[in-house]
Amino acid sequence: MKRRPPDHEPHKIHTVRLLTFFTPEERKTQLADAGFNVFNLTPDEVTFDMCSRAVNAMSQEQRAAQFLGDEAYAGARNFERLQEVVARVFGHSYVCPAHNLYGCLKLVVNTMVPEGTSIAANNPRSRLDLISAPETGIADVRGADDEVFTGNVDLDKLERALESDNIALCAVEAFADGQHPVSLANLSAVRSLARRHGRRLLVDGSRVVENAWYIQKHEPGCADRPIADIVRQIAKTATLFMIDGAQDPKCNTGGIIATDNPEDYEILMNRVVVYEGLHTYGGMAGRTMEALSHGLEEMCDEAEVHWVMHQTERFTARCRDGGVPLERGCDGAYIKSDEFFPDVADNTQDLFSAALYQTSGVRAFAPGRVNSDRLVPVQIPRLAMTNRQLDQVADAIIDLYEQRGRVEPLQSQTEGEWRDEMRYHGLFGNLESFDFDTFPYEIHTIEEVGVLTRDERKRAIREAGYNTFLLRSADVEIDLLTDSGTSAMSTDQWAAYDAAKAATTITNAYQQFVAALGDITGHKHIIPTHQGRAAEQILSEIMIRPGQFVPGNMYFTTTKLHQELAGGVFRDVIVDEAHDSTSDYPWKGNIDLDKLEALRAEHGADAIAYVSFEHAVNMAGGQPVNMDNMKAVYAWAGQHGIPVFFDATRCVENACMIQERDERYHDVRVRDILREMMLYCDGCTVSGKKDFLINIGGVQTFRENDEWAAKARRLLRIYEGNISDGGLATSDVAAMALGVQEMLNDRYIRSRVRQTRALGDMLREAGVPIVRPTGGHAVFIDARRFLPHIDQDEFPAQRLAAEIYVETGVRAMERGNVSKDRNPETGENYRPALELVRLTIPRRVYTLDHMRSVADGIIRLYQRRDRITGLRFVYEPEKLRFFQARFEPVDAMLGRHEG
Ligand code: P71
Repeated sequence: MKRRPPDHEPHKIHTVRLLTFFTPEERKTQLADAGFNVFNLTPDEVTFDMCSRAVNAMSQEQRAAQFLGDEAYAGARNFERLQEVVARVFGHSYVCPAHNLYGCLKLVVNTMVPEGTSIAANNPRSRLDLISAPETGIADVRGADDEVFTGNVDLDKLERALESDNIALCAVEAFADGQHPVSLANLSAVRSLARRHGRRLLVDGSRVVENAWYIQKHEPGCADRPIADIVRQIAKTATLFMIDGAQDPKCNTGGIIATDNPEDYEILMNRVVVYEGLHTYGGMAGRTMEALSHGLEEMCDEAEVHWVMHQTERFTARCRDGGVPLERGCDGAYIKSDEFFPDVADNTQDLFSAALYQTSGVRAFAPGRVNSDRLVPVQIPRLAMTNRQLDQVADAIIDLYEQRGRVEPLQSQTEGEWRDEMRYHGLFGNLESFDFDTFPYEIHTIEEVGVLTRDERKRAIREAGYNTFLLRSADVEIDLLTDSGTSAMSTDQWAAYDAAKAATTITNAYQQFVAALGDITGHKHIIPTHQGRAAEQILSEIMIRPGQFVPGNMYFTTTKLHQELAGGVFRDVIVDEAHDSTSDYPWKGNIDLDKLEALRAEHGADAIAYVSFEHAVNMAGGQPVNMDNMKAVYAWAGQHGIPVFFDATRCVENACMIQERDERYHDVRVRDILREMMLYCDGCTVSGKKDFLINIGGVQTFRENDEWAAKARRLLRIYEGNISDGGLATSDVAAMALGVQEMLNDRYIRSRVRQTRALGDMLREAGVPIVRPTGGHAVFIDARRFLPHIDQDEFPAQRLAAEIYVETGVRAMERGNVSKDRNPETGENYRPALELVRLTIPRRVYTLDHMRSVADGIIRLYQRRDRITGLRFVYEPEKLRFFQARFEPVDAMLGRHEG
């Protein structure tokens, strides 16, 4: 089978861990304090930590498993599960747990390598050497013949060793030293030989998955075999198979030895209590066994394996293309530090590490003994980084390589055997820094997505009545339905979530939220609500007298609904450009002051309840309002005694677009821009589910008016919950208190807005008609121009959203004739000027590769657009019909299923 490299992650991001970036001066100080040994830097002092052990992103299920520890001393349920999984994944009936791989090795050496014997190994630097008694020798039996399977054992050498030396054990590492894979054929030949000589074959499968991928790719006859199959065969070939829990199974520690041999198991079981713990936990917490079990099964997932290996290949190729001397490892690029610094005699590994940190904040550390090796592994933490981040780490290395002549050698200050003991005197060479321009977070937890075939998607959309709201999330591969409540929380938010103590009184979480948002906005009253529409309802009820007008910059469904329920009459006062999808005007969210003044002139100031002023206007395409417009509207309103309320749901995106588009603000931090924006209103409603980086929550603020605040709190008590939570869980308030701080990180918000724009640019460059300019949270496709042959009453945007799903597995949202509804007087559809499909980007969830793949799919669809037909209703609800409506294609009667 010929496989294409995967074009995006086969998962989405569930939780992120925030990264810190340092100035060159900060890095120098930190490096000097660390004695020029990057080992001494804490993770907080490092931007990207290029290491693959125990730092992998876990699945959501694995994280959950860590909370399912049966912390019993004996016979834990977690161990029973581990046994079942080992039997399934490796085909071995017995499992002996250990605290980690060292524990496994020690057990085997202590029980199966008698004094005076030696071990035949395909890795002469095997840790077995260190663990064994001093007189135990390692017979290096690695061959040198095979170009791909460089870890293969030379069978003649092994045979000679078995015949003449006193070999106790044959030890094969799948991927010896991280660089040398073995073939299935070689492994089974080794097993036969060992058996013939009555010896055991011990396989270290800590990198068994990477090795299996090599076999699938290169070993004759294996191309069509699933990774899981190959892994199982490798494990079954071994008499004893062990694995480091913190490698392929993505656990944070743990190890196991699996075997099918009852006598060996008995030996291990009786000795494990001496060094590790009882045979049913072996030095692992119950929760570790549980997470390990999940990891063992997940590590064989075909799509994940191919993604991980694609990243390694890509990263190594980029470094190599940049001229960097390296060996390709199973998990990254292993830099040949001696060739990197050909004029330097000593400590080239630590020199490379120190210089790379100095220029970029990237850490790559070579553990081991002083002067025992020359390679520095730059390993990729599994699933934790994006391709774009990895590209930039590669570029940082290439950058350093280009200025290697300016790197000053290190002088040892200490004598030590191990590299982690070393301290150096160094001089900072005059090196150029490498600046990262990536997401400022790493992936901490991933979430599974739905993967269906095209035929399955066709069936799913038909069953959903061609309405993307009615699709199951499990059937969606990339979910761009909304950016509402879909953000990935950070580890800090999760920690606060877990720690928050609930109460029906004032809580710490509430105080933190009020302090944080009060500081950011300068508003006196901060009132949490369960989400945006709750704030909208309360504000409308307080501020609107029946019959009053509420002018706003384009409507939003829930906002307008609550204004109307309170007896108000919505009036659209947005600038005309907002209704023209082809206009490039940069401030399409602005209010047209003439329209506002005309409304006042006709009806008087008293007839206007307040100005409803939305940031980064959703329905217009996420279009920003500029600072002058906010100022002018507020000044105008002040003259007439009319309050102004922001819908600040996407206020940070708006602030970011001000920073980008208004040169006066290029050098102003987003936080300060937002602070100024917040001067030009009397309060805000906010759906916190967007910019506030939380899954649920909202807020109502008042800048200073105590009376309005008292009224709002009264309604909050009646409709929503406590004044300290608005009906939210205390934990969600705590998460929101952090979200409002994280949202103001300039690197974060810029990467967010740029990611959206990147998707827009890819589509536009291919000629796909989209609303211009691209806004902050979404790309809007103009369905009338995409499908000009479909009449608006056959719902081109609705059909386009359905076709995008069938073509790509991407879920989008119709924002056109279906959403706008019918005119109650005429019964006709409104046929709005903007007939759009919204591709909404959740925050911190998808990568640039996801975006590229979305664009590619839509471009493919665009190329066959003339074969797409319209829809007609088969079920039309009376209110907010877009949520539940069902359709069929207009040509369904002909029995033709196009697309
Ligand atoms: C969006 C949403 C969520 C949504 C709401 C209604 C229909 C379909 C999807 C919600 C907003 C919003 C603005 C500007 C208030 C709300 C309501 N947007 N203002 O875009 O965009 O907030 O959902 O927290 O109640 O998908 P709420």
